[in-house]
Amino acid sequence: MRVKRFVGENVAETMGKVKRELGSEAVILQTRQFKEGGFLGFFGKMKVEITAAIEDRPATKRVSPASMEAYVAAARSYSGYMERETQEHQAMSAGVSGGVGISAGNRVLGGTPGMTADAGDSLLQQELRQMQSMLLQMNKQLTTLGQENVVWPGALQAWAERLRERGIQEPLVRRLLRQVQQSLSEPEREESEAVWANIQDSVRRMCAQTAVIQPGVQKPRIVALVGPTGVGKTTTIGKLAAGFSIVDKRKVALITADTYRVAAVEQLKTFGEIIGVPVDVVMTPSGLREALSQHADKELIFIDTAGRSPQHELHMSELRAFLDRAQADLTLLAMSATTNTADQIRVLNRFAPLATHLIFTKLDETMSPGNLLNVIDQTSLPVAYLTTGQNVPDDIEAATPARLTRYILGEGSAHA
Ligand SMILES: Nc1nc2c(ncn2[C@@H]2O[C@H](COP(=O)(O)OP(=O)(O)OP(=O)(O)O)[C@@H](O)[C@H]2O)c(=O)[nH]1
Ligand SMILES: [Mg+2]
Repeated sequence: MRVKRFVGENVAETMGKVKRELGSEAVILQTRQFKEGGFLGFFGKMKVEITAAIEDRPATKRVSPASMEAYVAAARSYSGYMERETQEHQAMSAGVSGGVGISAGNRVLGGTPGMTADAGDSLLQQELRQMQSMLLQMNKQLTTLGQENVVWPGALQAWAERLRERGIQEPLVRRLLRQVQQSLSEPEREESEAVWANIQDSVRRMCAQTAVIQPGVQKPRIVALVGPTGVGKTTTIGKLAAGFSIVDKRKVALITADTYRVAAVEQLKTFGEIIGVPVDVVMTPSGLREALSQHADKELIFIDTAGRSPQHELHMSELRAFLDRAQADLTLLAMSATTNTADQIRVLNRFAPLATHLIFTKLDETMSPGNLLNVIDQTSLPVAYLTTGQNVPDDIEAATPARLTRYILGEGSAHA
C-alpha cells in the first residue's frame, strides 16, 4: 500500500491532486483543516490536508483464463464431492453403511483425518453427536413454529401460493387472506375478480403512507440520502437532481459527504456536471454547515452520504454526526428491493431513527417484490420514491399507494 499526504487550498483542489497522483481508486484515510502562516494564530490561511492510500496491486482482481480454468476445475470437483456425499448419505440412511461419521471419498469430515468414524468414536462421542443432531432438529422446529404455511380452503390456497411467490411473508399472507374471508362470502371467495380486488385493496391500504419531495420556498429544502453500501444512493440523487433541475427548473445544489473513495466523489461530480448543478465536497460535519450556507439561494440541496453497514457502530455514529450538522428537512433511507426481508428489517431498525422517508431501489432486479410489503408493514415511515433501473434520470418514480401495490402484487390478472 502506498500512503501519501496532500495539501491544498481547498477540498476540491486537494482531491484533484490525490486523483492525479494516486488515481480514482485511492482511499481517503484522513482529512484535516489547518491554518498556515499568520501570527499568534491570527491571519493564517486555511489549508486542507488529505492523507490517501492506494493498494499496490489492482483493487479489482481480473480473472485470468488460467485462474478461471482452475476455478472451473475446483467447482467441478466440489460438485463431484457433493454428489458423492449425497450418495453416501442415501446409502447410510438406507442402512447399507454402518458408520456413524460422515465420510466423503477418502476424507473423513468432522473427525480425525485418517480414522474411520466408527472405529474412532467412543460411545460417549456417538451419544454426544446424536444429542447434537436432536438439538439441531428441535431448533429447526422451533424457528419454523408459527411460520408453517397454512392450508387454505378452496380457491384461497392458490391465492396463498401466489402471494408467497411474490415474496410476501407468511404472517402477511394470512392477514390478507383472513381479510378476504371476513369481507367475502364463501361463494364470492371462489370468484377470482372479487378476491383479487379485495387483496389489492388491503395492500393499497397498507401502502397508504407515501410522500414526495417539495422544494423549499423561502429557504432551501435540505434532503439527505442514507443507507447501506451500494443500494443506489448516489445514482438516485443524480435522478432526483436531474428531475428537479432540468424538468422542474428548480435551483439545485449537491453536496457529498462521501469522501471514502475518490471514485465516489467523481461519481457525483460527473452527475453534477452533466445536469449543470454545483457539487460541493465536504470532509467534516463543520464543512457541511459551511457548504450549506453557501447555497442559501437554492430551492433544493441534496446531500450524499457514504454507504454504511448497519453493523458498524463507529460508521453509524459518524453518519449521525454529519446528519446532526446537516439539519436536513428530509432524510431518505435508501433500501434495495433485492435485499432479503430479514436483512432489510435489520437495516430499517438501525437507520429508521435517522430517517424521515424510505426509497426502494432496484425494483427492476428483484424477483421478490413482496419484500417491500414486509418492510412497509414494519415501519410508519412514508415511502417517497421507487427506482427501477440504472438510467439517470429516467428510472425513478414517485411512490404512490397504487404504484406500490402494482409492484408488490404484479400486473397479472385476477386469476390465481
Ligand atoms: N438495476 C438497478 N441498478 C441500480 C439502481 N439504482 C442504482 N443502481 C446501480 O447500483 C450500483 C450502485 O449505485 P450507487 O448509486 O453507486 O450506490 P450507492 O448507494 O451510492 O453506493 P455507495 O456510495 O458505495 O454506498 C450502480 O451500478 C448503479 O447503477 C436501480 O434502480 N436499478
Ligand atoms: Mg454513493
